[in-house]
Amino acid sequence: MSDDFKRAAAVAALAEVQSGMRLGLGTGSTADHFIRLIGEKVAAGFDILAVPTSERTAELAGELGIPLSTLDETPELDLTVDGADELDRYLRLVKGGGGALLREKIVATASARMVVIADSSKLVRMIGAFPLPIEVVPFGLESTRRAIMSNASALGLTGEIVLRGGKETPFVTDGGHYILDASFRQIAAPEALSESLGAIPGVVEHGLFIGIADAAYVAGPDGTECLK
Ligand code: ABF
Repeated sequence: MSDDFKRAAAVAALAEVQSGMRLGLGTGSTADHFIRLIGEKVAAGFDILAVPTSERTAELAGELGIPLSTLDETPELDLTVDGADELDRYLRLVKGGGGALLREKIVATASARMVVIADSSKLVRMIGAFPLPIEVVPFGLESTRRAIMSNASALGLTGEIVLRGGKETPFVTDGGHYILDASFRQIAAPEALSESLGAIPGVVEHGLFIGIADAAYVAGPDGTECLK
């Protein structure tokens, strides 16, 4: 059922796409629905150039015949469409469950417009139930983890911060970094946490997307809602 809603959200976002656009393509199962719809548009003659946010998305888009570019060749995009792990009604997002948060944030901020597509289970009153992905360099991992814990607790946040994949087989991002997942439960002041995490040397990027999304198409049993 939720896959139907994911597709419905992707269909709603597709209405924003015009031939000639330079697109950022997100990562995840919801974004995959949008990518498949773009593949159909390209097959029907749409002139599209796309920058993928992960190797997984690049592979799918390539299979579908979507012309691919890079931000070096195409540094200014018209529209990025991407999923999210959580979003609130202020369009504050938690992303990175799929491990692509760094490229997703770079591509999203290189776009004139960024639109989120999600099934309604992702829409929450307060973000934080989904563990916050934090991308870190492997060097100094434990020191960085403790710095994150210290900065977070200064903001009244406590919770487990664990290495994705575990010490033996850590998950490695497309960028060659590790991910720490921080279970803060509720993040009452995302802006403050975002700033605090960004100041930690070993942190490459984190999954709080604040002031980046311009709109969200959220699909559920009652239809598809556009949040702005
Ligand atoms: C991606 O969308 C990731 O940031 C996020 O984890 C994912 C959500 O995955 P799905 O659409 O499969 O729920 O942008």
